Amino acid sequence: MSKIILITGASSGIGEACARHSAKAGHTVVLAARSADKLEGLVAELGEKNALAVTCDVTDADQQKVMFATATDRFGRLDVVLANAGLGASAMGTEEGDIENFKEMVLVNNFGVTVTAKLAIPHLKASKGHLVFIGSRAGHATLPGSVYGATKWFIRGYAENVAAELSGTGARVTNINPGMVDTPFFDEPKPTALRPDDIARAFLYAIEQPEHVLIPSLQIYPKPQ
Ligand code: NJP
Repeated sequence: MSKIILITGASSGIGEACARHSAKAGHTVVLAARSADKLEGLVAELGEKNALAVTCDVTDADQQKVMFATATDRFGRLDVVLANAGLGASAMGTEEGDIENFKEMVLVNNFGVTVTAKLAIPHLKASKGHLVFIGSRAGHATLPGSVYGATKWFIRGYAENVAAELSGTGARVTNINPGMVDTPFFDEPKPTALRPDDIARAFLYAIEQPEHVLIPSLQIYPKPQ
């Protein structure tokens, strides 16, 4: 069945790939990020009938409210929300790290995700839909001093807590935990890393399962070289 899918961080990398794969599979996508030009380019590629761009900074709760309202005004419901927007560390560790970067990571990777989840829940309860988080392998590892890694430990715990809150409502929660993926998240190419398409296939796999199937989490790592 064709689903209405809202994706945060859809202008680049994993979110962009999830949008392309979703549209190719016949789903309708709402694409959210701050970069309006990139989103509009993607809508032009995917077709205006099945794609909508909404400019949104996920750290601004009011902008997220407008994002959800715009999506449901246009398409009437939401079946899947992918909380994907996120950013990494500008320097390794805590001692060498940058305080403004700590703040931005916590605001985007954590606060923004809680707002996305809160605003998504009523729609997903109504549709018996699916909330998907993008966590990380970094949320399953000890990385010396890593604030980024800690933001993804938060996602690991939060995804389980939200799943418990939604248990019995018919809505499902999945946390997808990638290893390194070659995206603009990094300043330089990562030739031995996963590709965004690898994560998009996992996303489609999770959301296209029959109604009675729950996939709480998925780990997707590059094969060791
Ligand atoms: O990164 P990138 P990825 N408000 O930089 C958006 C996780 N992950 O695809 O606003 C709204 O290509 C930004 O859009 P824009 C990672 O932690 C990655 O690799 O236009 N949107 C862009 O669309 C993150 O959660 C790896 O700048 C905001 C998107 O986020 C997710 O995967 C490994 C925003 C970032 O796209 C996607 O990252 C892993 C804001 N304030 C987990 N700030 C990896 N790449 O290795 C940023 O385990 N965005």
